[in-house]
Amino acid sequence: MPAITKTYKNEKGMVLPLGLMFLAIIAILGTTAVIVTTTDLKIGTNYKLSKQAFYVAEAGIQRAANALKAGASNGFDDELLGSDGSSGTSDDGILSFGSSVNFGDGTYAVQVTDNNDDGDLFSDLDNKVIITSTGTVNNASKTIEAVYYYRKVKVDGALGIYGTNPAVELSGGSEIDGRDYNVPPDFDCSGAGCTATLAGGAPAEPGIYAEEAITQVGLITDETDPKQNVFGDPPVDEDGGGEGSVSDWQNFANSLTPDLTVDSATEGTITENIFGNRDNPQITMITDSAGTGTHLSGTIDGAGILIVNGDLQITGTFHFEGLVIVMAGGDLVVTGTGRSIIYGSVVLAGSGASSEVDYGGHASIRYSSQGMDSAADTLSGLSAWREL
Ligand SMILES: [Ca+2]
Ligand SMILES: [Ca+2]
Ligand SMILES: [Ca+2]
Repeated sequence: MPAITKTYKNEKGMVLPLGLMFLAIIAILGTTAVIVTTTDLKIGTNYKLSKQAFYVAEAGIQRAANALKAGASNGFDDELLGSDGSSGTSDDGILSFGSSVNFGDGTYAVQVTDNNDDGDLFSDLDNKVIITSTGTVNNASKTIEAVYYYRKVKVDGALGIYGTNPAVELSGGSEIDGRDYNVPPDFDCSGAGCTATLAGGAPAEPGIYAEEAITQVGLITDETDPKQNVFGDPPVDEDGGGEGSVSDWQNFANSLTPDLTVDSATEGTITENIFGNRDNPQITMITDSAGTGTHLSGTIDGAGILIVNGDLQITGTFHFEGLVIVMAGGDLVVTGTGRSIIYGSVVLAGSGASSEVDYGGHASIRYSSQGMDSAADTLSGLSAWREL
């Protein structure tokens, strides 16, 4: 039997369809690749733009926070009403920098609204408002919302004594002054450079406020005839009935979250600049586990809020802008020739114990609304961010 031999007469023709199929597949793949790449590029560009838009919106939030901080001292009603002072108009909640601002490759539009604390959207009772900022870059836009809060500390005078049997002794060139002082031009001042001018036209606070009659010693002899080293309106107010009480001040101090805590057992004498500065005021808490009080010595600057448990003794040159609260019946004693000046207010919040202030040398307590702004700065800021 002859071997069966399969023969194909013409195999050459198969090359053409195979090649065509192959080309078709390549073409499809190529087209797909182009489509995928283009889509990727589009996604990439959109992603980049929306990210940029987010950052532009964020810049608007920061700009608004700065404007609100600058305008916080008279509350936020004026910001909610806009420059025309009327509600229900197009400038409502538009800040001084306008409704739309060019920034980077885009623009941000910012509006401030109330958090509706009292049913009236044009009256802010809780010092809290909402900033809404929309950043737009080309066709991409992002909207961010944040809460701005501002808390001001109200005091009853340059020096407020809320303990029992308050005693004040002033000697030498020391002063307690309730008139409103500017802070020194230079925060890093020393000696006479730390003296400052009176804020023009600003109303005065009482120099010394006390809930009870002060045991008057030193240069103070009579409430109706205070000596030359106490100033204010009135220089001395012993009638009580002020904004705060011992428990108010203690609760307030205890409610704060300190940025820094130091203890008398390890830091009985503080000689370093650890109390913040005008650009970055802070809340500093000094605890007194040693029961010895705290001693400040050397040249120290600080700003914000200083809470001192137990006694506070100052012998160096202490320049502070803000609020000093001496707790737990502590005494405040300044001795030596250093020119220690507190711009803001000092509160003695002793519970059931007598509180004494003993100021000598050239030391002074000067009420300063600018100094109190540093205290307020530690209680203000942005919170509750969210992307809409
Ligand atoms: Ca305002
Ligand atoms: Ca308006
Ligand atoms: Ca509010």
